[in-house]
Amino acid sequence: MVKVRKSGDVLEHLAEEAGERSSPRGAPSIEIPASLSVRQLADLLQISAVEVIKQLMRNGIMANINQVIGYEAAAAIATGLGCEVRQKPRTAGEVKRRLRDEEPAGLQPRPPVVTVMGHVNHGKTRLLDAIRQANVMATEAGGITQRIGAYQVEVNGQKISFLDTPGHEAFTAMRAQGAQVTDVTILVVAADDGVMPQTLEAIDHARAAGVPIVVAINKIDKPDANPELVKQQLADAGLLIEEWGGDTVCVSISAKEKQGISDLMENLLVVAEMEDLRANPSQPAVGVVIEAEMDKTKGPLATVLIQTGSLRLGDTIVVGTTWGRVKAMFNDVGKRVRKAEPSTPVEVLGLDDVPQVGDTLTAMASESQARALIQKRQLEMQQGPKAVRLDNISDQISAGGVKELNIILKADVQGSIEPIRSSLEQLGMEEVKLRIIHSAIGNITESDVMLAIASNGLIIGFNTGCEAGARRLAGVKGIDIRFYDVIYNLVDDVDKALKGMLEPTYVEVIDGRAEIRAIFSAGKGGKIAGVYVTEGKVSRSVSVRVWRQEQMVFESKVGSLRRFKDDVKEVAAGFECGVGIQDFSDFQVGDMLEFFSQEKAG
Ligand SMILES: Nc1nc2c(ncn2[C@@H]2O[C@H](COP(=O)(O)OP(=O)(O)OP(=O)(O)O)[C@@H](O)[C@H]2O)c(=O)[nH]1
Ligand SMILES: [Mg+2]
Repeated sequence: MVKVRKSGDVLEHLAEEAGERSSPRGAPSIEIPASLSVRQLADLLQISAVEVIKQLMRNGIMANINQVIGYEAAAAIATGLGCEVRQKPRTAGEVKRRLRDEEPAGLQPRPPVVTVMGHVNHGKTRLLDAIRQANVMATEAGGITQRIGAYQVEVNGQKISFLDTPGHEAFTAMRAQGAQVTDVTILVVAADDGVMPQTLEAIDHARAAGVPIVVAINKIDKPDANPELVKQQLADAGLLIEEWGGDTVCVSISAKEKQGISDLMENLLVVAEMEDLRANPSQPAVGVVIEAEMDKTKGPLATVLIQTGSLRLGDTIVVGTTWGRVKAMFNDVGKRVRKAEPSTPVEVLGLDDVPQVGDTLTAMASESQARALIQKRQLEMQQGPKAVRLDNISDQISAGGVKELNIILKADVQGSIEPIRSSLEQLGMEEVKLRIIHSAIGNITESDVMLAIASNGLIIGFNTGCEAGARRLAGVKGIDIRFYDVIYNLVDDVDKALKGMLEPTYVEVIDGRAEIRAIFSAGKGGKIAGVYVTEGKVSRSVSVRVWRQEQMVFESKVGSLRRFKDDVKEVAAGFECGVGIQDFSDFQVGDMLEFFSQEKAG
C-alpha cells in the first residue's frame, strides 16, 4: 500500500499513531525541543522534510533539511497542522549539537543552477521562455533581450539561475568534460504524452550525477492531458512523487498558458534549500564555460557560470588551456558588470583564445601562476583518458581506484534487460559495487557514451548495434563497449573481469575507417570493395568490421589490399583502394569498414 504523507492527511495520520497520547480534544499532542533540525521536525510530524520546508517558507523562514530551527518556528508549523504542542526541556547535548551546526567561515548561500530536461516536444524550450517572461525583474521588463546561454530570475527575493541549453545530452556532455554545474533539474513530462524513452534517459542521467529532480507535468491545458497517468508511469520508473509517499516534488503546469510557473519556482527554491548550496564569494573565482565563440570585433568571448568566489574586472584568469585578463563583463541582459558572484552567468571578454564548453575558469593571483596552471592542464591532457575497461577493472579495484563499476546496458528488446540486470547485480562484491546506471532498448548512442565518460563507466550492447558517432567518441575517449548475443557469456565475462580472470588482456585499437564507394567482382564469386579511406589507414594484416548503417554485419580479416593493380601494404586517409575481406563478399555501397587490431592492455 502507498503510504500517504500529504500535509492534509497529517492530522488524521498522527491521531491514528498517537493513540492514547491524544489530547482530550482528540488532536495529536507532540513535544518539541527548544531547537531541532528540519529533518527531526519532519520525523516528529511524520511528514516529508520537503513539506516542512514549504511550511517554513510560508512562515517566511528559509531553511534546509539539516538546519536547526527554534521552538517557536517549529511550534507554529505543528500547530498549523492541528497538533497540540508542548516544549521539551533543553538538554546539554542539544546545546552542543547547535554549536556543531555553526557554518564554516565565509560560506554563504548561493542561488541554485537549474537545467531543464525531458522528452522531445514535451515543452522544455517553451517552459524556459515562460519562466524568463514571468520572472524578469520589473526594471528590465519590456526591453528583455537575453544575450547569453543562461539567465537569472528572482522569486520572492531569491535568485535562481537557469541554463538555457535544455536536455540531458548537454548536461551529461558538460559532466563528461568534468564540469558539473547543475544543482537541480526540472524534468518536463507532457501530460498528454506521458513518460517516454527520453524521459527515462533523463531520469537516469540526473541520477547518475546525483542531481535532484523536480517533475513538471506540462501541457495540463490540453483536453487529453492525463497527469494521474504520468504520476503512475513515473512511479513505475522508480520516481515516487511526494503525493504518493516519495521524495520527488511534482508540479502541474502549462508552459503555454503560464500556469503553475510560480508554484514550480517556489518548489525549486525548496529543493535548493534541501541541497544547502553554499559558496564563498570572497575568494578568487572558479567557474565553468557554458558557451564560447569568436566575435569578429571583440575577439574571444566566453559565457561563464561562476561556481564559487567572485570574478572581478581586471582579474587574471586561466580558462581551460588559454588565459587572459577580464577586460569587460556583461550579465544575462547585456548590462556591463564589474563583479560576478557565485551562480551568476556572465559573458567574459579578454581571453587570448576561444575556450571549450565545459572548461574550468580559475582566477589567478599572478601571470606566472596562470602559466604554471596552463602547463599542468596541458600535461594532464597529454596523459589521455584513463577509462575503466573490463580487462583492467580488477587491477583498478585492487589499486583502490574503483569502488563501483557503472554499466550502461543497451539491448534489442525489453525482455532481455531484466534478466541481464538481475544476473549482473548479483555479481557485486564487497570491494566493488556493480551499478546499472542506465538501461534501455535500442542502439548505443553518443549520449550513452557521454554518460559512460561522465560516470567512469562502460557500455554493454546485447543484440544491438552502435551509432557511428558513438563508436568514434568511444574510440577517442577509450570507453569500453562490449557486444554480446548470449546472456551467459555477458554475465560470465563481467564476473571474470571482477575477479581479475578475464582473458585475453588485449584492447582494441581502431586503425582506420573507409567507406565503400563501389563493388567489383574478383572471380569465383568473390567481391572486392572499392573504398575511400576516411580516417587513419588501412593495412593488410589487420581485422575489419563491416557496418551497415548502425549494425555490424560481419567481422573478419583483411584478405587483400590493392591500389590500382598493385598489392600494397598500407593505404592512408584521403586515398582510394580495393579491399577484399576473408569469407565475405556481401558488400553494399555505403557500408563502412572499420579496421582494427589488438594491442596488449596496460
Ligand atoms: N498546449 C500546450 N502546448 C505546449 C505547452 N508547452 C509546450 N507546448 C507546445 O509543444 C510543442 C513543443 O514545445 P517545445 O518547448 O518546443 O518542446 P521542447 O521540449 O523544447 O522540444 P525539443 O527541443 O524539440 O526537444 C510546441 O508546439 C509548444 O508550443 C503547454 O503547456 N500546452
Ligand atoms: Mg527545445
